[in-house]
Amino acid sequence: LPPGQKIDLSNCDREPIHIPGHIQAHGLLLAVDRSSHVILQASNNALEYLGVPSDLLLGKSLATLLGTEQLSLLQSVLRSEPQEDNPVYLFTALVLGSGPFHVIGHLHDGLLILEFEPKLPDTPRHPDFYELLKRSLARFQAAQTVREFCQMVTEEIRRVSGYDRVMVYQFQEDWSGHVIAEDMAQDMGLESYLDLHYPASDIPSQARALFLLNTVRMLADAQYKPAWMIPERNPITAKPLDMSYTFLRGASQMYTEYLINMGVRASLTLAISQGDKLWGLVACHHYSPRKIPYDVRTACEVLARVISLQVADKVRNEESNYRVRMDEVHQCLLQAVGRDGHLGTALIECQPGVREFVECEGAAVLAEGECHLLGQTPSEAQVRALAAWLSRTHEGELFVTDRLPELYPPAADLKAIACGVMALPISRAQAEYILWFRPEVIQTVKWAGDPRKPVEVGPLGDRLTPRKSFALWKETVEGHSLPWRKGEQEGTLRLRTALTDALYHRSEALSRLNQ
Ligand code: BLA
Repeated sequence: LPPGQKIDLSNCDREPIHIPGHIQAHGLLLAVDRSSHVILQASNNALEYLGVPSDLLLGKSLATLLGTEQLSLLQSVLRSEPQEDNPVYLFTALVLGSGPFHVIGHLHDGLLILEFEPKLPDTPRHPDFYELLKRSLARFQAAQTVREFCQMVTEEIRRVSGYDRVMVYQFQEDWSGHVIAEDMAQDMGLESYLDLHYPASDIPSQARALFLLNTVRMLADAQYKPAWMIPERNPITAKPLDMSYTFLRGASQMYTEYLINMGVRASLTLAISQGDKLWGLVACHHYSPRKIPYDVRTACEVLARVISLQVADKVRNEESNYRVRMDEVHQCLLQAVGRDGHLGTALIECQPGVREFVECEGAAVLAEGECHLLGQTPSEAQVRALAAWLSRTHEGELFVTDRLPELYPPAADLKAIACGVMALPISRAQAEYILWFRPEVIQTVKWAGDPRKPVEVGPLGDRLTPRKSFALWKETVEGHSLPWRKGEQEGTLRLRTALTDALYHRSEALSRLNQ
């Protein structure tokens, strides 16, 4: 950002969160010259972990800290890991007689970056992760739908990680988020966030980009005291340390304050991606500080990668099931039209039929003077008026909108039923149509509903809770239904072509009979 400009709620997509200048306090970080092994930068909490002030470490060789034996072990691990950036677990080590620490390292930008995480005492009931993973994977395979799958994901991740609440956020086309699954502790009186929506700005683009590089992100305590890097800039390159691949990277205040406002103290976030696109996140919350040891994070990372592979599979499965159902209705409708002399009757007698053809709350068939209503629809008079308007004003093979009232003012009062409409003309001249209706849904979100929201936080967990901001948003956003997806429109066009062909052949046959 230009000098003097500060990060606030209006520009937080520009916060350079990969170079925060500090780390979280639950470990120690050193940036080391990768060839000379001279320590160039250190987090300023070495006194706490090693009993030595951080500035005394600067300019020293890593050998002073690790001893020559551990240093050569480190070198051999790094030699066998030719890939840059990829953090590797190196070993458990004593450093200057303190520890033991888990040592995690990676090469980036000419530097060897080392993170030292105090090894937690073994928990008395050490879980067998192979057993945990085995069970999780077996369950995942059985899931049929994306939702069912994500529900299992929340349950399995909670079992493995032990967080109070686990959610799956799915990103929408506009990068807003939707909580599609949730599992939480039952005895804490937590309110559910299931099915709430959040704006794209809640997880800005640079934060989403980092999740593609680093799939597991732990915030051990939202109220941590930052450990600043000294010196602030690399003495050779004069650049701040790029922490994209570190696990201790300091967090943005925008995020820590959000958590504090929800009453949350710690989080763990796992990326779900489809190829090189972020599909969603597994977001875990804990209501007291929480850190999980390296091996549990690794188990979660393995699970996140499996989830990423499987979610693509479930999405494809769901899409193909949808298409199969559309085809089934398509065939049924065609056969009925071939059989039945009366078009309107033919179109509504199939099961599954017009109403089941696409996801909708209601449908209508207007043919040969009759009007059939299926599910939640406007009244017959309103449907007839809409069809008359369509036949007057809209040419083309298909009419599709997710905001009818904007185009057709008489629908202003119909938002709860017919905010979205897809209309397939059978005969435009006769105002014969098949129509599908969708109610208005929430599509765009502004967190807390008010961009001028002060950065000062309210009382813990009350005023700025996600549900309250969602409720505020819900009042202020209106006018869209769910969009008619490309596959739905294509399937409907195929149906139109087939129906008009069938009707043409039928009328040909009829006129031959009458001759
Ligand atoms: C990060 N914001 C995030 C993340 C989540 C959310 C899941 C990623 C978590 C992580 O880095 O571990 C949002 N979390 C939520 C929401 C809920 C939740 C919506 O639990 C609801 C239940 N965030 C804002 C606003 C800004 C913002 C208004 O809400 C900026 C104006 C910024 N969010 C922001 C930034 C990050 C973030 C910068 C990255 C944090 C980091 O990696 O340091």
